Amino acid sequence: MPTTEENVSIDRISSDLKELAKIGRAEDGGVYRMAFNEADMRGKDWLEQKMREAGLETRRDGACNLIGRLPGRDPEAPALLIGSHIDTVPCAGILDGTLGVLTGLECLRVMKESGRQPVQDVELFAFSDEEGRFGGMFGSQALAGLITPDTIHSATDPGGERLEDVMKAAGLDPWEALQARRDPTTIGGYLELHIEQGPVLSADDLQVGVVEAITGLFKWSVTLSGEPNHAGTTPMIMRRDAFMGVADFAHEVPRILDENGSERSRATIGRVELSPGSPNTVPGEAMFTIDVRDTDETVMNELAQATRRALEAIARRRGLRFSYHVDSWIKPVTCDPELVWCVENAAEEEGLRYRRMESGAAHDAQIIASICPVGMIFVPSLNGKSHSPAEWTAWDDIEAGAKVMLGAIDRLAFRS
Ligand code: HGY
Ligand code: MN
Ligand code: MN
Repeated sequence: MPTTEENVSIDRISSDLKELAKIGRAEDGGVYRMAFNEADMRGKDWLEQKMREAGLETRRDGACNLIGRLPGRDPEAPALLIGSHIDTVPCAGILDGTLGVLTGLECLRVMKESGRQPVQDVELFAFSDEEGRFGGMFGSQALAGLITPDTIHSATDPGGERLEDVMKAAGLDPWEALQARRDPTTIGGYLELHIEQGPVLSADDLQVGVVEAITGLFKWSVTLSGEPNHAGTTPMIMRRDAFMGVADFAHEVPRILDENGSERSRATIGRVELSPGSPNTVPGEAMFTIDVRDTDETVMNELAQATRRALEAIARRRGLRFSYHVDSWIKPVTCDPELVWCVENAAEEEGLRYRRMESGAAHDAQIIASICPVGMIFVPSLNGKSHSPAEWTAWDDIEAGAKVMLGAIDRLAFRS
């Protein structure tokens, strides 16, 4: 277990957080490090330098996952992976993903300084495109061997930019992502610290969440096609108005969830684009996104079928055509009981206020769960806010989470 002189420095974590927050921050106070854009790449360069200063061996794999390695005593022992992501949604806060990477960095710095070498390698990851500019979890999917040539060839972002073009513009060969697959026998487990991004911990003034399960999600891009027409001369009953199809669907969402979902189901229409987009033209086409979640994949399937039926009925009623693309389907996962125990026991030993819970947000951990046991540590989100500049976690909660991270690593990587 961590020795007394071995403890995380909240000063170093906060200094790193403030430095990285400057990379990609805009006038509106949000961070814009979307996958593979100039700020995301600059953030990785900054992080790689910090890893090297901490004495870690660094490399980037074919998916541009950045890895900092602390060698263990036994080169044959399967490595412990830790980390998260530093790419962000547009107008993001400064903690989502980033906090997990920087607390992981601090834990490896502390281990390096104490001179205690872990049994197995401990590798710190900053995964590429967790946030889904190109669908979601690109870097962790590449590590798990789930990326195919079709993913690389067909993935586009909401603005229509192609993954292939964006990666090439960043000096990367997108096809190298097919080489990023890691032999699962070389990995013993994966541990990720993340902000909760919801209200559960802060509502009960708890300091740590011991994650037992992570929600699944599916994301669709839906297109409704009708007929553009004059806003003044076209009678209401003669319109094939694509936006009204979106509006009808939005009103169906509560019924779809009530009839087919669970109390953990969530559905969000996050983006709507109309064309031709002029105030005096009936919208001929509407493209919108749907993000649907649940911790039970059977429920996810039922929600997908009900969503499709609702869209078919609306299209018939309004004389529209509808098509959709499944941008991602990410299974829900349960965390490994041993890693859950390590996190819980570390929180217990630190005398912290904690609870076991599920994650309503998706994380790289649920992809990595396809190749090794995973565990997650949550720290509270002030007022449950995230994916916005209002995202925050109190410094002493960050320090508590980092101590739990170090304690869990000690339970996993120092057993002889
Ligand atoms: O969407 C999510 O749940 C995560 O923030 N990528
Ligand atoms: Mn995240
Ligand atoms: Mn996020």
